[in-house]
Amino acid sequence: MPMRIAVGQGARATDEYLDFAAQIGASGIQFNTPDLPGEKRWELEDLVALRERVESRGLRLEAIENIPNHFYGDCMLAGPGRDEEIDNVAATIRNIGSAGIGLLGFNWMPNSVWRTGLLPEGRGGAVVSAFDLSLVEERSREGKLLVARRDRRVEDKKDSWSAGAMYELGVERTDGEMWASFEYFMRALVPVAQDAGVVLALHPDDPPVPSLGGVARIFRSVDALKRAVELSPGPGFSIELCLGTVSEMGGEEAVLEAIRYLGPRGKIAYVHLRDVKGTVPAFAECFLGEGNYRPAIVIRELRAAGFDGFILDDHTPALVGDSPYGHRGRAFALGYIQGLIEMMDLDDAPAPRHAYPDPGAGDETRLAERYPDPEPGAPPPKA
Ligand SMILES: [Mn+2]
Repeated sequence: MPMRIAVGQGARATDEYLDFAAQIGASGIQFNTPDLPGEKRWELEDLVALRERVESRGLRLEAIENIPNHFYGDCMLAGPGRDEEIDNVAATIRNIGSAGIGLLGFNWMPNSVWRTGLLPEGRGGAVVSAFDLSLVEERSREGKLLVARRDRRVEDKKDSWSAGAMYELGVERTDGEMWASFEYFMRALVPVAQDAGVVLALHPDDPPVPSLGGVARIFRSVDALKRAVELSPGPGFSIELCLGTVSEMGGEEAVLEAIRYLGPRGKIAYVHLRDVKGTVPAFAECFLGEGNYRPAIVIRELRAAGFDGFILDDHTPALVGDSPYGHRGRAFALGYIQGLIEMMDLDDAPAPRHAYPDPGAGDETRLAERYPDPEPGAPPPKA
């Protein structure tokens, strides 16, 4: 399929969510931690109902991103319930495949996504989320930390940020321990995904810092994403390329490096196209076009690297009067991305849509007559 946008990060297939996608002109929908029954796994009938609901509006269910954290918390932390969780995750993956859904995004962040501020400090006073590692390290500010609670969605808060919810797991994990648990998980479940016709797609760690709350965050560099791909080169595993997070790692250079490595290997499952100003240890989210990278260059690089999947906005600054879901900010971002894709498609077209006269040597005289050089000191010509 051609490069395209999707509306995403919602948890429920409400009329509002599906109408928004149709009105924006998206062909597809993604869900983040969809609100499905089940405390340990998801069942086939619920997944089929979700896909059919999306398709009843003429939309495609592109991907599910994230199972609830408590479905695989012991997998990430190598806890005692790990093997039982793996059996349940395997059943969930098989059900996702049987339901005709081809992509399951996931992450390796047992204590989720953190921010240190959600403040009106973006362009024109737009509310943006920001992160500053030095603030995390001040224990007196614990109550002010914001954590995206993907396991228990908080519908009335933008991007599910919960304040005062420092995600203390009461355990510490090193880089080596997190890599070992990741490899164990991959060995067990990538073959299951492959058999089920599902791609497991890994989101990098956001924020990409060495550790938070005592737990190492291993997917904090482009090299770490390369290592993950080397571990699982087959079709059951890919990267959910959050360019916002990669930009937090190292700006445009890191973003282009990730695309150039992953794209030709077919390892970009889909893209989160958002950006930040600054890189770790401190950054703030921003509108597309004012961050670390130039979105037009990135979209072109994605095309050149062979990416033909869908792109979503991930999260966006809140525009004036925005809704908790961020409809206004998202509409701006998705329109921006659609425009870039359209321009690129036009540039790629084999022949120009209109033939212009060749402004070659023979036209010079005519052009000079039409647009004579002004006399020195003469008033500007009237239109
Ligand atoms: Mn993301």
